[in-house]
Amino acid sequence: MHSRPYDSFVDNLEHLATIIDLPESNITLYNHFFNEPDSRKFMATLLDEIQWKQERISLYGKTYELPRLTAWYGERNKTYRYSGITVQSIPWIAVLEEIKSKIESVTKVKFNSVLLNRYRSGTDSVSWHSDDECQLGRHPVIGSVSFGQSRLFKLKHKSTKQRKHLELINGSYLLMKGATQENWLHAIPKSKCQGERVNLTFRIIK
Ligand SMILES: O=C(O)CCC(=O)C(=O)O
Ligand SMILES: [Mn+2]
Repeated sequence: MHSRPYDSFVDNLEHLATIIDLPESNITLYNHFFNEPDSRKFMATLLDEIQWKQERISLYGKTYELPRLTAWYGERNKTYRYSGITVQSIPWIAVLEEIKSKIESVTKVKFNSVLLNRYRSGTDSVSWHSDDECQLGRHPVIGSVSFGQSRLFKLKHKSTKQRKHLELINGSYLLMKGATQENWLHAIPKSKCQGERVNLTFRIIK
């Protein structure tokens, strides 16, 4: 995974950036941020080394399994609450630190935690939500890396209902910041695809 000098990695990134031109948002998509061989290695390591969990949520007195596996890593003692689930961070491992340092080189912020999602097939999904928990502060910076199966990423404006669909491909990096979470919802709908996908959303927990 160290096949290219680090500086040339950073210099070659800007031409990959596509600004997603939507009102009241700040979204940039970098396709092929990670090349094919690196992406394949990262995917295999993440499937193998991450402590994947099947979380359950309670809704109106019933419990449901989340339709995906998840894991929460980061600096010591970072507790995160989302969808009624409370998780305690597992300390960073090398593969996560390597991915994190590469995205930090373009994002110019330091992330202190990451929520990982594992979509075992097209029947796994995430429903409409914003990454707007209080712990993320007013204008959260969310750095989202995808490996494996391409999946549709839907965006919907909270008041105008304007929609935008992006495809998140293997090795892509989606950066959401500014007022994006305040104004837009996002979701990964179920799909007919069979392949497995791993997504990492790096975050800054206050
Ligand atoms: O899998 C994705 O691309 C999105 C995941 C997501 O929205 C989240 O973890 O908050
Ligand atoms: Mn999200």
